[in-house]
Amino acid sequence: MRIMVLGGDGYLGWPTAMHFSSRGHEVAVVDDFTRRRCHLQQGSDSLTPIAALPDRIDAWHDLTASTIESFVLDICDYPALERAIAAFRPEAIIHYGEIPSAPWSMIDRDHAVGTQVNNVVGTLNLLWAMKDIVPDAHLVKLGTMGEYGTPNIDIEEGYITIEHKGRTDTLPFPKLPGSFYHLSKVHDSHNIHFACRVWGLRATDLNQGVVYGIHTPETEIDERLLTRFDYDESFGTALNRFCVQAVIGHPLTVYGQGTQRRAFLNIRDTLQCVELATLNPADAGEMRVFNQFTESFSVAELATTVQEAAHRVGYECDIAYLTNPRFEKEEHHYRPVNDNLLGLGLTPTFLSDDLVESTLHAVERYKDRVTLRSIDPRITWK
Ligand code: NAD
Ligand code: USQ
Repeated sequence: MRIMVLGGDGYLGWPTAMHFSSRGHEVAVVDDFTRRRCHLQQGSDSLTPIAALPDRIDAWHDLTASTIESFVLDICDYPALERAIAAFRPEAIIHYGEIPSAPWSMIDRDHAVGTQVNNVVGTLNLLWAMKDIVPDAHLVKLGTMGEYGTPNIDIEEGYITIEHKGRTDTLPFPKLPGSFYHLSKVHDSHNIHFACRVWGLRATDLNQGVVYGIHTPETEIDERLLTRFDYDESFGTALNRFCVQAVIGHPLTVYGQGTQRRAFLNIRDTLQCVELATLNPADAGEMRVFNQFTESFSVAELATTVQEAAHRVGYECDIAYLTNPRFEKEEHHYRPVNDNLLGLGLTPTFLSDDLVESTLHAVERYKDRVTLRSIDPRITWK
């Protein structure tokens, strides 16, 4: 299959490109290094030393004899996106190419507007380019579980059947997102749904939980193939941050009492889920929604898991319960459904003691690269 990975230089995009390439698909990546620039701006960096995109691609070719094509362009630049899609003619487009951070989007007006313009305009451009050039291609779009927020009812997969005043309909599930970033994903979902209904495009919106993990089988082949792994307050996700904090002896930064629950998955399962969605495309005119996660934890449970694993491998760390910099419910119902991907054959990688310990060992190797300044939260929601 001809697969285009938008955001193919990122944490998830680069391992995805290698994953499909190693399985014999023709792969092209699109990126404009927005993410690398965000880190330059805030003075942080990936824990893992990541190679430049051309060097990664060359290393992949040297090691596997497989080719990954690349297009360096901003998805918001419509003519450039159009040219790339016309040249590659993808059958599937996996769209990771957005700014992925809730705290970043809450820094100030500029960051909120920058996140929403980048994400919403990029996806809208993509929908128009698909309609005009590859209307039969399948869009696999990364959304987020945070689109739903934490309502006091079970979270279904994208849609809910509602009975109202004696009438019944199946409608998009209500959304209560918790940041301007998460809102950008809600806006994307509406635009994609509209394009499917009106133009007959086919799409799968993957509402993904919080991803953790440092390695996939391909990143382990050679250091030049490493993907990024972040621990700063904007771009580092909870478990990844806790692992770095444990190794350098920093108290684990739990926000509030840590009783807020979230859905999680291992980076290897991101690849599995995206592959399942890509190889089983949506019908023309359909926007499917899959909730992409394997298990849920409270933040305090995660911190305790990391603290105990760290103790077993020789690191002692405290848990700090910090004033929550975010505006989020800490006590809430949380029971999201994830039947669709399990139904397609997802075999979950559950968070085990071994997995946390191996992540701690992988982090250890790069601990001299940690800058302490990046760890404590400074961005607040209000
Ligand atoms: P990432 O920042 O590492 O990857 C996104 C890539 O897209 C970056 O390389 C960036 O440079 C590129 N990009 C952004 N805007 C672009 C533009 N206008 N033109 C071209 N390239 C652009 O993020 P990630 O963690 O790999 O996340 C990938 C996707 O998955 C994002 O859409 C994110 O919202 C979603 N997601 C991530 C997680 C997670 O925990 N990492 C969880 C749920 C959903
Ligand atoms: N948290 C802490 N301490 C930390 C970091 C986070 O307690 O040091 C808490 C947060 O308050 C939050 C939870 O952990 O309650 C998750 O925070 P996070 O930073 O790990 O994840 P989040 O901001 O939700 O965003 C991440 C990705 C984003 C993706 C989202 C999936 O950055 O791209 O969309 O996870 S989800 O959360 O399902 O919406």
